[in-house]
Amino acid sequence: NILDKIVADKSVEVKLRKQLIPISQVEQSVLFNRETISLAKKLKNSTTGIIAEHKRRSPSKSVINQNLNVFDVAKGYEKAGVCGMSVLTDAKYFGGSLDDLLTARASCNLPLLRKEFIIDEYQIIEAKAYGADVILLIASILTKEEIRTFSRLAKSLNLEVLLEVHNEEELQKSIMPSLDMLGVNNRNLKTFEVSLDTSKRLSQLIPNDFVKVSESGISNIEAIKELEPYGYKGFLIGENFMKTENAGKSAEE
Ligand code: IGP
Repeated sequence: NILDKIVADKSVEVKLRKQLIPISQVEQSVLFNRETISLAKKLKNSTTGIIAEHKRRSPSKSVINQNLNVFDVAKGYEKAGVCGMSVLTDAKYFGGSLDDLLTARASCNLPLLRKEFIIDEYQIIEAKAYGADVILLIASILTKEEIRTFSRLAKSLNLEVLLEVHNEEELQKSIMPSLDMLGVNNRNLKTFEVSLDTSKRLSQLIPNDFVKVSESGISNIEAIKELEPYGYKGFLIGENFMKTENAGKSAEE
């Protein structure tokens, strides 16, 4: 399955990155000690709860949009009044980069999520150094122990953690106090099947002290209205905005 391939490639990539730029050097970034912006708070106080994503392509859809530049997309999302922005930083499968994250940081004051397959603490240090406020941890590729150490490291850097699950088993192993937001991915990353029912089914198993986020396959207001009664405060939307000519304008609408 594709997830195994992504993780295998990622571990090679991270190993090379570490050799190229040692942690001590990553920590020299002027962004490393900045104050972060809370996404969880914004979601709690919002009536729309949209987290808008920058995503050029994906393994499930291939090309979504290669013409938009991150700078304009970030500005547009901010103008549209979204709660936060998600920036894909994986190059091989999603066409993103850490440079995209940095560019987004330079162009808006939204809380930024580093959307990445995090398998090593080094990537969390990078996230902070390149301007993120939130990291994503994907339960299906991590052990319980990794989720614990990674989320604690993130907290110590004042980064928030969005933990992503897709089924009951992943949820059970993941619930711990060092997480801020729990995301239910409506897309099965192994089969690419999408169903909002996943969010509905898992919502009741998520304790109320976590901000609940529904991710993927949300293509209209009706979907949001459908999910809100299940306690969802955040809605992560990528393709639906990115497939248009003006992602920011689409988010506004
Ligand atoms: C956005 P969509 O269907 O609106 O483009 O989905 C986001 O949820 C999706 O990109 C995503 C993702 C991920 C990508 C959710 N979890 C993990 C990469 C890795």
